[in-house]
Amino acid sequence: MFSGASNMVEGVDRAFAVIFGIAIVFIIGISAFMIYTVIKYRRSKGHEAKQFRGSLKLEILWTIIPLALVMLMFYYGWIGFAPMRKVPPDAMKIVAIGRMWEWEFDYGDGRMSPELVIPVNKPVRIDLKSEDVNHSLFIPAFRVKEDVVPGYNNFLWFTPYYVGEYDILCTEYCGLLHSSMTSKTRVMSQEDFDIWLDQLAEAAAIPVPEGLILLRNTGCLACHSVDGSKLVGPSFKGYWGSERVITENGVETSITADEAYTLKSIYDPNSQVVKGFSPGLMQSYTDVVSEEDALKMIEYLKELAGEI
Ligand SMILES: [Cu+2]
Repeated sequence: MFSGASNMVEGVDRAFAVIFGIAIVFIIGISAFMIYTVIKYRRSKGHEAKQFRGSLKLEILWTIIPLALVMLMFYYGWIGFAPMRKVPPDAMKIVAIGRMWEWEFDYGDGRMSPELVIPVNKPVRIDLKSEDVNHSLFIPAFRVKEDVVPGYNNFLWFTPYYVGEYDILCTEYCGLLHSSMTSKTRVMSQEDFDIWLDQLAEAAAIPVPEGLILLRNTGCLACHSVDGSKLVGPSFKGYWGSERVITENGVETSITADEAYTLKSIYDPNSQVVKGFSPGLMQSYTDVVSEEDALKMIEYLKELAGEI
C-alpha cells in the first residue's frame, strides 16, 4: 500500500478513516431505523402510542456507546497528533515567513527562497512567522497544517518520503489575494539539495537593492512582477518612463510613468488605473509606505528600466 508522502500521513488518514467510518455507520443506521419506525408505527394502523418514563438500561446504553465512540475517535486523533509536536533533535531548521500574499522560506545567513526546498528522508522543522495578519501553512500531501500568527512561535515538522513537487497553500483567510498565496515544496535528493543550497547562498551574496527589499517586504511583488509576467497588477519591468494608457474619472488618457504618477499610484491607486486592469484591487499605501521609502522604491524602478 502507498505509505503517503510523509511520516504524518498514516496517523492523519487513520483518524480521518475512523471518524468517517463511524459517521457512515451512524447515518445509515439512524436513517434505516427512522424509516423502519415511521412505517411500522404509523398512525393509520391503529396503534396507540405507549408512554414510559425512565429506563436505566437505556440511559446506560446511550451513555456508554457514545462515550466509547468518542474515546475511540480521541485515541486515533491523539496517536496521529502526538508525534506532530515531538520534533527529532536532528531536524533541519527552516523559517517560513507568511505575508500578504506570499510565502518566503529563510535558510539562515540571508538565504531566502520563495519555494520550500528540502532533502528527501530527512526530518525538517519549519518555524512559522507572520509579518502581518494570521495565515496558515498547509501542505496537503504531507498532512501538515499550522496557523501562522503574528507574535506567536508556532512550528510544524515532517519527514518527506518521496522526491517530487507538492503544493503549499495558505488556509487562513488573509485578505484580498488569499487564494493566490500559494507556493511549492520541492523534495530533492541530498546531492541535488546541497547544490541548490549552494546556489541560494551565491544569490544571497549578491547585494539586493534597498528599493527591491522594500517592494518585497511591503508585499508589492505579490501583485506586480519584476520579470514582465502579468499578475493582478501591471509588471514593474519596463515600467519607468513608459507611456501608460490609463482611465481617469472614466476617461481614457495617456500618461508617462514618472515620479508624480508613481507616487499617485502608491497613495491613490484607484484614481489612474492602467488599461486592462481592474480598479479597486489595490488599497492606498498612505499609512504603510513613507514618502522616503517610496522614493527608494522609485530608485529601484529606474534601475530596473536600466536608467541608472
Ligand atoms: Cu495568508
